[in-house]
Amino acid sequence: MIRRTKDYIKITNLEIYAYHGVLAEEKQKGQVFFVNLKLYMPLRKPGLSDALADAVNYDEVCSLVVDVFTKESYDLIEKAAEKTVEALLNAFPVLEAVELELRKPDAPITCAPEDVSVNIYREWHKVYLSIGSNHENALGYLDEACKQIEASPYIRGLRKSSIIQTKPYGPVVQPDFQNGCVAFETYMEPEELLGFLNQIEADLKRERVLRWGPRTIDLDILFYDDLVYNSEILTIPHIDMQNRMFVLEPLFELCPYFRHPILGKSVEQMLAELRQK
Ligand code: A4P
Ligand code: MG
Repeated sequence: MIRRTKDYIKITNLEIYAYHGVLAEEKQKGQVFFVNLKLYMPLRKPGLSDALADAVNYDEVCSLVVDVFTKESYDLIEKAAEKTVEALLNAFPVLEAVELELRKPDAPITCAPEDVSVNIYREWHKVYLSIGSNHENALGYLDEACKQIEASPYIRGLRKSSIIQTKPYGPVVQPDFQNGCVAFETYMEPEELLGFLNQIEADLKRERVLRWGPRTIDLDILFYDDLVYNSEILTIPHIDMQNRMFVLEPLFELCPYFRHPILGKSVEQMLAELRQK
């Protein structure tokens, strides 16, 4: 099970004069905004050590928020909020999640409510992928895919398993595969992540001609935290991972004790059971 901290630092009503809004007047004259933040991080360690190095510096947090908030002007406060949270998560690795409320009390609205605000919550999610290729330049494609994943500003801490050569699984006669797994953290949403991975596959010119057929690159989502998710385009955990040696062997290197949220078995157990079949 994924365990998240309940500790947070709260910053209330940081006042910033900025130029966000759809109307030309809002972009020219500007107006006052208020930012409320909850910075989720474990506070036990700084609570014991009394060391600033174990905490976040509120002054730096506030300066960064003001910086991001005033550097550009956006039509939507949703966009300004998103950019601010992204900057915080990327700048302070100790943060597990950030909740932000952005208030725009003087928004030009005919019925004049007291206040308008957007509220967003973003957290780092732990993701495991299976990566495979049976193109003649398989290792080159796997390497390029990893580089593109790592280059995303929405991803951190990429770890890679060894790459192993495997016999084709499934009914199609085709060359051997090179397979591996990668782990990282992201604040992308599941289908957003799938779209990002599909884009990498498209960039690497994968041709989807034959199901289970030869491919330059295949990027499958195995786990996304302990989420169980089903939609028309995405199933998490990966529906067939427990039957695939080419998935479990490299995954074992990255997270032997991680438990499949439906089967309730660790990667180590699933691998041991598959080896006995
Ligand atoms: N999709 C649903 N869930 C997921 C998920 N968790 N991760 C959808 C990624 N995609 C997911 O996949 C078809 C659609 O599945 C996607 O558009 C997405 O919306 P695809 O990658 O486009 O097509 P495919 O890979 O040809 O089909 P499929 O059924 O996904 O095949 P697999 O399961 O990926 O298997 N043998 C060895 N040794 N090594 C291999 O890597 N790979 C395959 C392909 C067969 N045999 C193999 C290997
Ligand atoms: Mg696939």
